[in-house]
Amino acid sequence: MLRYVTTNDGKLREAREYLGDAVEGFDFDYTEIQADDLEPIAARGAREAYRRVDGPVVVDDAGLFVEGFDGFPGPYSAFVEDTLGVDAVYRLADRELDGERRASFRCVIAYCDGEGFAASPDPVDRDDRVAAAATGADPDDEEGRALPVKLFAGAVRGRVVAPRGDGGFGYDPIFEHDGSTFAEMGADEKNAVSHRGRALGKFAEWYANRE
Ligand code: ITT
Repeated sequence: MLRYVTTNDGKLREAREYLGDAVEGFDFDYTEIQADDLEPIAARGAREAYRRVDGPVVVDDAGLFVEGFDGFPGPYSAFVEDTLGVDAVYRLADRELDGERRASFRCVIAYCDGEGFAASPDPVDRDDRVAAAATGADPDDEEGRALPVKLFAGAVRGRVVAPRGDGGFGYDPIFEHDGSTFAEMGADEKNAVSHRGRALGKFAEWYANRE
């Protein structure tokens, strides 16, 4: 059984909508390292979660990247949601940014099953400090090799708007794509265009062919 590792019910709902019964939720709060990109955070999380579950896992790291704020809150989106709240992010963008308040949602899905395959290259295997922390060499491996992780990224462009809609979760009410906020869409409608839907699509295609 493939475990979708998250503490966020909204993510799990969307993953199950896409992957169906092939996936089961696993409520585990893996360590999120500090990094500018989602990839090393997701890769590190997948390795930790795999060791906990002792079976195939998927970790999903996501965030809202506001262009006029150089990508803030980005990898810190959960912290900012918990501290300021998403309405405050809208008010800040409204006050500080001229024009369209362009933003993207990004999602990185990291898969690990403890077995070998062609792992994603950069930035997982990058030879720098972030990557070293992200790699988290397998403590059970005498040679200190890292567990292979495969990454799948998805993104969607839109803009930050005043909150609208009751659906979805997190930043959905303040993210407008093609005239509707994500909170005004149903789960299947959101999956058809969203960062997570796109990452899940790439993952599902690869996973279907995995031996
Ligand atoms: P896990 O780490 O346990 O999976 P989390 O909610 O902490 O749950 P992240 O670390 O990936 O997840 O933080 C992502 C933040 O962005 C968090 O505040 C989410 O509510 C928000 N978020 C992620 N995907 C979203 C989406 O599709 N729509 C709206 N907000 C989203």
